[in-house]
Amino acid sequence: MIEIPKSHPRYDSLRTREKLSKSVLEGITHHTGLIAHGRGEAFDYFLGEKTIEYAYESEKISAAALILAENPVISINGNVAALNPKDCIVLSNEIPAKLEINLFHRTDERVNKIYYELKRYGADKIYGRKADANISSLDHNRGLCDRDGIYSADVVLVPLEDGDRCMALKKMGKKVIAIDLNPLSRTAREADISIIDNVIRAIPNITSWVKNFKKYDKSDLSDMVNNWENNLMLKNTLNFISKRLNSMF
Ligand code: PTJ
Repeated sequence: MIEIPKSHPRYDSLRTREKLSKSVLEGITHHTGLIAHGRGEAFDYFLGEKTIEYAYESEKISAAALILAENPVISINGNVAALNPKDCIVLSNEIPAKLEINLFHRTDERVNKIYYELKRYGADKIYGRKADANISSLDHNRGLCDRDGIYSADVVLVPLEDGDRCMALKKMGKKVIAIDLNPLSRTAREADISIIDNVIRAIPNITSWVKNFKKYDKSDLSDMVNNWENNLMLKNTLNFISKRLNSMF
């Protein structure tokens, strides 16, 4: 990684780019993950590169849904494995939820590399290598998953995913929580709960809500989840972005 001076106004953003490009060279992040990241960065600019109130609310409801779930799974792809693997492990222990490597550009080599990366960060059990089941309606490689992981999950948290997978999981009757900076994406529009935030901020925020909600009555959490209006949140987010952009000059 090149040395980026802390004084650089875009220090965090440049460090993140370095992290991802190093991860591409290591064979963890897919090279198209850089393009996906660029799209995410553009939307993060629109949001002001911080968690807006509507995202915070989504993170809160997601935490409630994950606590209520019987078999929750956090899906890990090449971008998340580079950006915040440790935070995903902390969240999975806190809920508790399973971690499963589930890739769009799946190869055994990448799955194994991500597996050992998660191990290096302290993950205990990691699903996704067995690949003994298929997400219905996705073609062979992209659909591969573990029968006792995503296949049998009731709630799946999918950080930055393609819309196809989100829809396929929903068709299987699962509740899908998606983290996607793009409020217009198919993923954001299809998910049950969409978090329009950077995965780097979103995962720790969900973890704090999970900790907070441990003392709550399950029926109160259930009410929160049942009353969630995802489309309203998307509309509010788009209004936030347009107002913010309109007031800039
Ligand atoms: O590792 P693999 O093989 O599973 O591949 C992963 C990628 C991301 C390459 C694959 O799923 C893909 O092509 O995704 P898309 O269709 O480009 O969608 C990625 C979405 O994530 C886009 O809508 C971006 O706006 C969003 N995004 C990118 N970076 C972040 C993000 N959302 C939240 N946090 C980010 N850091």
